[in-house]
Amino acid sequence: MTRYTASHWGIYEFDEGETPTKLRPLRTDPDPSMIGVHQLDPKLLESRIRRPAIRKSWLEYGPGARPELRGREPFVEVEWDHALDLVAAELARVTGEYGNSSIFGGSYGWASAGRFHHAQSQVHRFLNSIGGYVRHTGSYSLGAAHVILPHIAGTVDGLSADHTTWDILAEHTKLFVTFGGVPAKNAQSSPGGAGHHRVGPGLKAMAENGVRFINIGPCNDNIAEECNAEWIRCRPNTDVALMLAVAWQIVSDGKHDCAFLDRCTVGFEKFLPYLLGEDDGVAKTPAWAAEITGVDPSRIVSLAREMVEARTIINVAWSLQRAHHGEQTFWMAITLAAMIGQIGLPGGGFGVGYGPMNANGSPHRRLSGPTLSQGHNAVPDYIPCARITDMLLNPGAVFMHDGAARTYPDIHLIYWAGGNPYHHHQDLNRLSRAWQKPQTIIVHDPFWTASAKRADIALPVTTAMERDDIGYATQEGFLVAMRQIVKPFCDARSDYEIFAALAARMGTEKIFTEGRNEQAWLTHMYENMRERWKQNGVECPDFKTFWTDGLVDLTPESSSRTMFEAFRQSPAEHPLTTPSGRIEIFSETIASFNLPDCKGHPVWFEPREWLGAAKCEADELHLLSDQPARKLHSQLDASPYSAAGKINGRECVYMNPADAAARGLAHHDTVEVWNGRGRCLASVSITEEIMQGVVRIATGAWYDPDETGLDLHGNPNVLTLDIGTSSLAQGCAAQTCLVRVRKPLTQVKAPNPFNPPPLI
Ligand SMILES: Nc1nc2c(c(=O)[nH]1)N[C@H]1C(S)=C(S)[C@@H](COP(=O)(O)OP(=O)(O)OC[C@H]3O[C@@H](n4cnc5c(=O)[nH]c(N)nc54)[C@H](O)[C@@H]3O)O[C@H]1N2
Ligand SMILES: Nc1nc2c(c(=O)[nH]1)N[C@H]1C(S)=C(S)[C@@H](COP(=O)(O)OP(=O)(O)OC[C@H]3O[C@@H](n4cnc5c(=O)[nH]c(N)nc54)[C@H](O)[C@@H]3O)O[C@H]1N2
Ligand SMILES: [Mo]
Repeated sequence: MTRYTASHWGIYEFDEGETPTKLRPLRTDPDPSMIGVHQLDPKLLESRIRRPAIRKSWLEYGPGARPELRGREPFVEVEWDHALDLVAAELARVTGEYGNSSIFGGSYGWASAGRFHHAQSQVHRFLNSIGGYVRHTGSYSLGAAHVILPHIAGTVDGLSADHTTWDILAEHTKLFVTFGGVPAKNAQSSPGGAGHHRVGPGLKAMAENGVRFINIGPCNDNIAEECNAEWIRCRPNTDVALMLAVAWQIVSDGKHDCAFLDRCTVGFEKFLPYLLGEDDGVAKTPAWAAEITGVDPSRIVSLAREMVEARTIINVAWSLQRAHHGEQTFWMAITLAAMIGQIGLPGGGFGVGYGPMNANGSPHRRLSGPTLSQGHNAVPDYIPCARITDMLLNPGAVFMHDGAARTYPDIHLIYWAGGNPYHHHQDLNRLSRAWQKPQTIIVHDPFWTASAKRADIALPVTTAMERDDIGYATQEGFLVAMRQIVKPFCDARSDYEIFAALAARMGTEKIFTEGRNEQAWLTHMYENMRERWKQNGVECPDFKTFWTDGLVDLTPESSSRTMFEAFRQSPAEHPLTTPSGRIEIFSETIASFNLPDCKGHPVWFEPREWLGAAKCEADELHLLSDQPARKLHSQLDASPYSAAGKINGRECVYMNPADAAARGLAHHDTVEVWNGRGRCLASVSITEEIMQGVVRIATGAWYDPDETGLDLHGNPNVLTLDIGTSSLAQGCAAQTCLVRVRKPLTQVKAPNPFNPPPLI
């Protein structure tokens, strides 16, 4: 009998009763991801946490003991009851002594698919049941966008759901101009579970219909070959200057769509003096931008003319806003699209992310799936998620966020379930200094990740393969009965079982469990959703039928869509959710914040580190740290599939032949990539697909520092810059980073990232 499971990479099938179980892609998926096929690989078991484990000094001397030894001393394995007693007592002590605002429970991370065993929902629900915790807002993905977009065009979720569908692009678009490609490697995933993979087929259909593609940026291997894209090499973090120059040229040609600007936007007249240089004396001409971006000024002129003449859509990868002043890239892209005046027309306008995830451009309806209620958080404090190190190092300090001044709380306990800060955060050496501040750090994870190794208490959790759940992601088109495939590994328990046992010790069991076990929760969440969907005209089978059949296909609910179509037809009747109801080229709200690094309209700001900086020396290179093709962040890095993408067991650093030659480096050489923040080893991969002056290391290699702090495995986050995008959004700015590359100074050691820590 065919059964199913859902993962971030897609839906997979297996045969019930077959041993060992083999996963295969959903048979109707036109372009399945191979990542998820490897979820059951035995190699992964080597780095599983077997039993609850307590850091030796913490167990012997109590909370706060020798925090500098986190990650450097053995763990003592204990029985569950012992571990749970310790955790419950410590939570009671910390909340009693310092209050709940001393617990950081933001717990950022992707965890795994499945609506009930969603680690973040579980940890938040549990911490709320005991009085609350300091939360985080936004995401690493879209830190700048989450704050700027609602001011200028709409919420991230609303805009994502409204993206023009691929079929409309294939039919109507003539010119697709993308900043940062449309990387099919990224569209393998969707948080909560991709359904049918449609980015590859979507691009193919466009190419077959004769759409012309222009790819602007430092890399050229981020768009399918069949698109035959023209590559315009542009220095990293300078896209805004290029967009401004295109806009200047359009105005100078008298081709901006005044009627559209009048009807559907506000503030163009306040932006125009900046564009023309009337307020700062610098006209944003193609010659001006050429100096900054490295793009030939005559190509900027012709690009501007091509864009106004054809049905054109402008697309921006999310990475462009994961950089210093990342707010400006989305703002300027939307401003440029507004000036061209095709927003709301089929195949025209803009996309803030065709490529980053599978869902954008999906024809499926936006329906909220089964959810586990998180309860009420009594603690008002929060941080923008990427400001964790700042918070730990500066309790009581004031920071700005979306126009308001806030204070960093004083954190004594960190609780993390479903994320890996030693994967995702920037400047890991700085994080390591901050990580010594709390008295206690508790991590739930199936694996001995770098974060679990740096905890005081590491609790072993089941994987999605080891439990029953419901798979659903909005606009992915399927509800999936996720059947348990294998029994829990060693002593692993689900996050739910762990929190239920803790709640029992802390007297909040009734609030946390509401008297339900796993099956009761699945039924409850499903039936609750079924009732809501029914009211929206969507019929689903009852839970029992769903559980037996395995899949509900929501394709009949899907339809084609053009972003902002109704708004364009009648901005008064269908206003946007911005303060003015229109696209805000000038935002009175943002201007009223009086920020030095985010003004009332899009502006080119120099990033802290970039190739054009006065301080940038000849041997410095711009480091991009993009998403890995063969895994999701740090997940499944130990699988043979991920290993096959490495050279000599290390992540690759992609480099232009001229840069390699200048350093005497050959293909597959081991090198040290370094700057004032950190050092890592990587294997050189020489390619013409990356422009001179730029190198790239994908994220996700498990952090593996030696005693001198040199990461042996190729983790770019030892190098990246840990500053906010600006005082508006305080997002992650990982793509703003200069490095140097040299031959290793000492004999290189083999990485050993997947070994568990010493256990007693
Ligand atoms: N330099 C640089 N850094 C970046 C980025 C970049 O572009 N450049 N990108 C950033 C972005 S966009 C993101 S989203 C982040 C991603 O960062 P994370 O989301 O933190 O990375 P993951 O590796 O997905 O971590 C998920 C963890 O959850 C664990 N897990 C899986 N299932 C369960 C479960 O059921 N329960 C529990 N308790 N744990 C589970 C996994 O084993 C894994 O350790 O990285 C960010 N970091
Ligand atoms: N396989 C896989 N897929 C994933 C993920 C994963 O870990 N693995 N992570 C998922 C997550 S959480 C997210 S948020 C999305 C992220 O999606 P994105 O942020 O869009 O992805 P990236 O791969 O970081 O960057 C996309 C491209 O932007 C280019 N780029 C970088 N900086 C610049 C710049 O300054 N200018 C220009 N023009 N181009 C630039 C890079 O060359 C890269 O090819 O991906 C998702 N998809
Ligand atoms: Mo992300």
